[in-house]
Amino acid sequence: MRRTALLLALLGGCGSEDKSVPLPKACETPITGTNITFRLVAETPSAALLVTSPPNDVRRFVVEQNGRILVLEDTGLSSTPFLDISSDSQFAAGGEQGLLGLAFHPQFATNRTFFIFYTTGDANVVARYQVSATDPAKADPATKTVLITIPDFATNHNGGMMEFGADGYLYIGTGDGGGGGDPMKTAQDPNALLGKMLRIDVDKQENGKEYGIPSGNPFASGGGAPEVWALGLRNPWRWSFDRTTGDMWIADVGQGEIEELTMIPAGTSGTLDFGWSKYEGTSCFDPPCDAAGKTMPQYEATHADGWCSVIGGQVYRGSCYPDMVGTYYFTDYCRAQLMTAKRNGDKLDVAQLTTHYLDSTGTHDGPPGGPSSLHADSRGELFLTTTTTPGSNRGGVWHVEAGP
Ligand SMILES: [Ca+2]
Repeated sequence: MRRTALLLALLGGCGSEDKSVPLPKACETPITGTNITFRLVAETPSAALLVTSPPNDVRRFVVEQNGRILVLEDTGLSSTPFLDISSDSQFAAGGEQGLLGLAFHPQFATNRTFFIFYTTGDANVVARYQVSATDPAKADPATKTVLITIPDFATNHNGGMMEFGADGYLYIGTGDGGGGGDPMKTAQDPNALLGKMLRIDVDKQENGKEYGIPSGNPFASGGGAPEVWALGLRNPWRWSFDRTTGDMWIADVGQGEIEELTMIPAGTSGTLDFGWSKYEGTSCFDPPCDAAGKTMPQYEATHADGWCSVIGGQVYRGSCYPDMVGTYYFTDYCRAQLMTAKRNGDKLDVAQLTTHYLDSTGTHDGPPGGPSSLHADSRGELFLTTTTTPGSNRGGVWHVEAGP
């Protein structure tokens, strides 16, 4: 692997102006089996919250809560950050705040554009950046443009996960604002941007805004905020699309009792309402309750079983571990057990796996503290991020590997 990367670097350096990134390498020797091991591949100074990649780009970008994005190549983490907003005057990190999300434009290879989600003292912000025209390893801070500022009233429940759909639109998960029990009743309020899945067209500028509204959004013509795509979420901290089917998988963190996993089949139409805060899971939370028109989770896990914050999750579509293909992997911040879910029609078959963890010395160790995401790179290979690693308070990046 290292030799190949070096060779490519040498070839790219022979007087060529070609800045293109080589296509993701397929696994040279796929490994069968479904016994999972997490292998610690990098440690970050603060909590690691997400690994993601631009389309067809071998680099993995690691989102650090404290405001930095680091690049993980086969040779390890970059010594200088791709982006560092930690000293921006408005930026706030700690607790549930910080740099929470990163999504690369589908045409990133040509337009060098990406988007971040971060918190300030009193708002959640989505901003657009471009990579430096001369250095593909550096974002250009001068290109920053704020797209959306969502006023927020509490430091918790900030959502922050963003992905582009197959429709080319940017989907943005937002929390209900925070406190406890949805005190401002934002999640069911169609005019509030909190407690929602938003959908915007980043390739348009309309109505004085840096983005456009997809005509299929439920309130595009009135009745609510036009950015809203779905209602009734509490804190969809980590969610993702299945890159093959387009199904959306939302892990919505529950209030005091129930963690939720909801799979929305691709092509689902109508105004989706996931129920919060009338419902926590399928249980009435704020009576009176009426289930009509609500999209309920296919899987619920309870705090009585040791769960506290469900952590999504993505369907494996890589090539290294063929027996993982088509399975959704997720976990929980407190329980830290790896779970699998498989789509069975409109239902989910869920199971718990026994897993191993390999620390940086290659020896088995206990599960890391605080899983924060499970997400794929451009090749479809999954990475677990954690807020700490065994024996340290540094963040962890773990490669998910399977074997016989
Ligand atoms: Ca909040």
